[in-house]
Amino acid sequence: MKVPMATTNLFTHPVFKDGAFTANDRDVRRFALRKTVRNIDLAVELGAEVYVAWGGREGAESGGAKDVRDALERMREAFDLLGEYVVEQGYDLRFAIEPKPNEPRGDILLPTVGHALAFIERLERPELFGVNPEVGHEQMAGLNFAHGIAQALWAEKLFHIDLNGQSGIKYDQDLRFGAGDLRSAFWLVDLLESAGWAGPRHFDFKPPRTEDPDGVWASAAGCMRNYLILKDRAAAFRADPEVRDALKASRLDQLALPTAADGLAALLADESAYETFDAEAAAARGMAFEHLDQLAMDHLLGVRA
Ligand SMILES: [Mn+2]
Repeated sequence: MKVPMATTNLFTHPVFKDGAFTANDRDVRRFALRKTVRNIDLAVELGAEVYVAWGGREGAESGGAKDVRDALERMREAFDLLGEYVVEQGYDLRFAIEPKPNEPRGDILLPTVGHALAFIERLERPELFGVNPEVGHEQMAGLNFAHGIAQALWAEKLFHIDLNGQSGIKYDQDLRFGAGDLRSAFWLVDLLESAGWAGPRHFDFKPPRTEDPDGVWASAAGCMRNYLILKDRAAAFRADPEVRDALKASRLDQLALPTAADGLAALLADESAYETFDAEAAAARGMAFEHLDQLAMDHLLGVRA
């Protein structure tokens, strides 16, 4: 047994009805910080290395009710104080901010991975802060989850991940991983595995109320089973010689090359880059993405070995 992550509930008690770190009431904000500090001590005692912060009540239902610039300043203040506390105590603990666009608030602050990544760069100790993206939360905003994860990896900010399932833009479904958007789940697993991401494959899902205890265990097992199946399928996709040819036909190898390794002056002096460049011919080149994507579908559907 290991405790990889801990968090604070700053959303259930009615005292947090208008938020915790960004509540309009200053005394509520101070209470929220003290509660979090107390829980951080507990998290470290239990061996947690990541502290997740989901600001479920940080938001508003109406425009005049929240000065969002002030609220973001209070959020920054809160995370700077928590970062200061962790450093002062000598704790080996990093924070992972969990974005969500709405529910339970009409609109929540730091609604997407991108918002959170931009916010982190304004903090006093950005190195202590990353993101904990959740599949369903990004999909509730209609976003491509794998793209969000790719940007978090690129920014070296993927500190934790919440895997689950969601069917489109609607209430937070928290389905088991693999349910909902299966194609998105395939590309997510392909990304995490090919990136060699070292963090835990953490499932934040809810077995439906229809299930008895056996069904709850079946739901949990299904999350793990689906991840492992997709990991297997993604590996087969990447190892397939026809896929490698298709990737080359789609010029993924070119994307991996710098655009102007020869420098700005050489780019400006290169007549083939502009003056004699045949834009019509380049426009006529097909990208061959459909063949590549169908190969992925074939692997996902299990009809290619
Ligand atoms: Mn979550």
